[in-house]
Amino acid sequence: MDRTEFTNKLKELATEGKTTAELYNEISAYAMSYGLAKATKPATRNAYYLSMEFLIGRSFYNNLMELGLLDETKEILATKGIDINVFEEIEDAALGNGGLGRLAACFLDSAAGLGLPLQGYGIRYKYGLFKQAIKNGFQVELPDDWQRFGDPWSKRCENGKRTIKFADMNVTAVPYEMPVFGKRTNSLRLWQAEGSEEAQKISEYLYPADDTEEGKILRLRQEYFFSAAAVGELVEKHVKKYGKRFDNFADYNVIQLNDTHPVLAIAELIRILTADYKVSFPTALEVAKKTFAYTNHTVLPEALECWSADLVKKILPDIYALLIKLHLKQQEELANLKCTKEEAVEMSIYSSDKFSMANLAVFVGKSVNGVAKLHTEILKNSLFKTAYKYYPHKFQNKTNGVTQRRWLMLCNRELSELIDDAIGSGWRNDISLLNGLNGHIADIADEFIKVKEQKKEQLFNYIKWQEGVEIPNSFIVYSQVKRLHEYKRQLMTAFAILEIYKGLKDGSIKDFQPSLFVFGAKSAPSYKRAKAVIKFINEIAGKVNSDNDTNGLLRVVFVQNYNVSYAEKIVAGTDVSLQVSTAGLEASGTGNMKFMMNGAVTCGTMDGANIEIVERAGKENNYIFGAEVDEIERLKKDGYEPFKVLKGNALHNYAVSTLIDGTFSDGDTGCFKELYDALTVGASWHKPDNYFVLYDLESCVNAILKINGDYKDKKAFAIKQLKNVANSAYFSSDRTIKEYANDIWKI
Ligand code: 26V
Repeated sequence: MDRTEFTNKLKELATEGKTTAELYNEISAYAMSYGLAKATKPATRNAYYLSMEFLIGRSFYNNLMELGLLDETKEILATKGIDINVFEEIEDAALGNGGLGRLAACFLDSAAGLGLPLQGYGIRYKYGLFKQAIKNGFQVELPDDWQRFGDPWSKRCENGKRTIKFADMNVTAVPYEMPVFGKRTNSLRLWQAEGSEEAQKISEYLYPADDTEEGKILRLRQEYFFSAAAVGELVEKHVKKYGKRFDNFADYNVIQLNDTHPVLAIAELIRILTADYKVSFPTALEVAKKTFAYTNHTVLPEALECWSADLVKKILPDIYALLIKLHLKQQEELANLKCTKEEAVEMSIYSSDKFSMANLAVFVGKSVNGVAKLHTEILKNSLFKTAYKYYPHKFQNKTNGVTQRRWLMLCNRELSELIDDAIGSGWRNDISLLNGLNGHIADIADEFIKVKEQKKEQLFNYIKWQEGVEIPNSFIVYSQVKRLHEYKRQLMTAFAILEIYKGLKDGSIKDFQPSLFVFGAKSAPSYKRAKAVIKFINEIAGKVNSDNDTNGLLRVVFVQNYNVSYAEKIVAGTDVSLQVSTAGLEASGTGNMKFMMNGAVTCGTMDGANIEIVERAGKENNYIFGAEVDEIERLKKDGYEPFKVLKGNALHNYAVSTLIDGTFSDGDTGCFKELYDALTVGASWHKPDNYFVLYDLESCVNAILKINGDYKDKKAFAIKQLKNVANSAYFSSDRTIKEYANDIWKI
């Protein structure tokens, strides 16, 4: 279909009596056939991005924009009395859980936008990340049946079917191809598991509970399933094109392993080459060493995949045998490098009856990267310290980025147009030009204030519609939206709000500018303390919002079902981005970048990419507080006693005590007491206040109050915000992808 045909089809589209879903499917189908008609020359060398998650969000608006059809579609629909926003009813594709999955989606967008051949491989989950409702303040999980309106942006590829073999069953893997439009059309191939009931389960849920043996097996199957399907397809294509030779395999294929989940792909490639093509093990390993690269996304030990050897033996005996072989080969190589016994154990692929996917990836990967400068330093100096000693050439940094097409042009048209007015629209094709905005900041500050107000009003309307909470205009908007985890310290923000509330009540805080705190977060279904924090924030919201003494000054809202589409509205309508993780624990963060691009100042710790954000936008235009990595390390070494912090501080005592003094109800679950205990005596295997919430609380409150004071000079504040916009080009995933392409993929 060409452009004229698309226009005609749309003009002829009969809308009478059709549901939104029907219209959505029809228009999407036209756009698909227009997009697919624009042929892209296949590349000889491709990069492949293997990821357990692709958090795509809504494809409709983004694809129409990428294809240059958005404005026209909007206009034609308007002539038929249809507001293009009605398609917001259609579900997001939430095939991911947080930053790691959203990063994968941004990378695909950027590669296509830049014309670089990067193809994605993942799982086509029947149900994406659960939908979250808040009932009586508690998180409730509902199934996310994202395909129920159809899936017009994918094409089932019947002839790409493959068989994936497990010890106890064969599973059919069927690829669904989603085109990724841009300067070239790339693809995301998502595998669906078919066959017996057992087989189908493999692609049923994203992150099934893995606290039972059954759950662990399912998760292992998922990881092997999509990795094996991807690698199998790549080898088959290679053989078709070049015959049964593999010395040139790495000339045409490079595979990026997104965290530890797809690392079994390494063993699978070696298995196929040795078993099906009779390549020797050492030669097959050499091919793998040239093909794979690994990205680490977290230093939290509990999130680094380790597989019980017994389990692997039971489900994937051939892979088990190969992992042992890889381990022995690794130990041989380490002995040649003259490393000590302890060092060899630390780096080993197999130890204590477990296989470490991270150690395997570091051993075989030709490159290992972290996702922000600080994070990569931590990998080199701590998590993979010994590996860095012996393989320093493998380590490199690739600071994350986000796509400005979705996260600025699409979600904030008003700001984008203001930028166009100031510097022309060239930045839309070459994001580095956005730096030119630095020369125009003072001229557009007044206009920027208006845009921000507009975006806040849109956000408030949406919140009113979704949550039934009304926010008066002119409130400062502070937002903390991200997965719920103790290290991200939503609890610290909650305490800070309570302290401010108290200060407003007793008059010790004066001259306070009305402020709204927006939270959005999903907690892992089995993560009790994270769920307790959700309830706690909702209790605080209930109290603060209904207190007529203060609710003209302070409001709190916890939005339900925070997802990509909600994020698009929140980042545009926020003044202050809360990024308050314990220093050293947030690998990068990418929400911080989305907020920066939309002109929010960062109120945060020196962690992850926050460091690089303030480096570029200026410390004076952001609000940094809290202990830095060195200090946290020192506290861990010398001992940290949260009780001492509490003892001398009446405000902290007030805030923390609300967990146990009956101020709030946890519905008799005991979950608030558990939070209290985690802070004061320790919970699970953790020390008291393992994440230094109380240690940083005072400086957190002060930072929030300082921002509040500075906001009084609206223009000066707008200038700080604009400094962030103008210096955000570096945090475009276009820049990140160019670095991957040049330094790792050589595409
Ligand atoms: C996973 C799990 C699963 C088990 C329970 C604890 C836990 C904690 C963290 C994770 C996260 C795994 C990897 C991940 O999503 N990392 C995020 O990757 C983003 C993209 O690089 C980065 O911006 C975030 O800082 C990082 O947390």
